[in-house]
Amino acid sequence: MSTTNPGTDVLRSAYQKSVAAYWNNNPNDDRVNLRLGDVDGLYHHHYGVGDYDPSVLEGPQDTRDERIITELHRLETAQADLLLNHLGQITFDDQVLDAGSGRGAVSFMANHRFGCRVDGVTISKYQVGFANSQARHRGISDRVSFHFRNMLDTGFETGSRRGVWTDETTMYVDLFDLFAEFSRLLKFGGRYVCVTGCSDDLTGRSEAVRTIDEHYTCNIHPRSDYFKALAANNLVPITVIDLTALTIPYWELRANSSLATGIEEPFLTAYREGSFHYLLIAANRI
Ligand code: GPP
Ligand code: MG
Repeated sequence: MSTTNPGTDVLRSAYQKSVAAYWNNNPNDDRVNLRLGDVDGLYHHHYGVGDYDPSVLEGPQDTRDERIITELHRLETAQADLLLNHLGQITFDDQVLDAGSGRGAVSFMANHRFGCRVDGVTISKYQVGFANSQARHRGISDRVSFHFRNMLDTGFETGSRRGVWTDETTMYVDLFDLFAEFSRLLKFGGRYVCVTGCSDDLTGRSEAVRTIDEHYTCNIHPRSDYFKALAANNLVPITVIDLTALTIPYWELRANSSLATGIEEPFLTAYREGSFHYLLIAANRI
């Protein structure tokens, strides 16, 4: 049964209200994600992995941007595919949760791949509306739905989920609170997959990491916090992949495009100096 009335008290602190305001402002200030999403209708809110095709930088100048946009989008979709590769055996009858679902792209990819029922939660009403209209447009509203709920207290039934993921959303919340909720939601043997950026424990929070936090109104956690919070909540890391080297080409290409937002150099600096890591963690609920 629900632990709360999920429709009320979704935004519980001044900080959560400021995060919601940031994402609700996206229709007015989104230089990159709508252009990339228009390529094929999957609107991502995460970064990319893998090498880019260098030929996109060559060729006619008037179609250069178009080639780069298509390539950046391909790398972002590859990141989501990689995340879903680690979700384990998911069937049509399973229910999964997209925690911090953005405009819904990873939920749609999961449903397309597994046929499973997907719920996405986000504290941005704008994102809920955008993603639900996408689900309607795709004719899958009965299988994929998005809710204005807080991922720290989703209200979904205990033990109802075979899989849960967060794709670059954990930097907005306390990890102990978050993983307690995921542990509650997951069945025994269920899988949690996290893709995140985290700070290096030895260097501490660098200037570049602080700049990224300011840009997105987030609070990047140290790498060690993930493992402490997982262990405290019966979630056992089964796969850990450092994706840092795999994501650098994405940032190099993005820095080279007219869509660059200014955050590219801090990401490249942080990754190259070793103060920041891009990580995939898959954990089993025991
Ligand atoms: C991706 O969103 C970024 C975040 C959700 C927050 C920060 C992530 C870290 C790994 C630190 P986006 O796709 O909306 O960003 P952008 O508009 O820059 O592409
Ligand atoms: Mg983006």
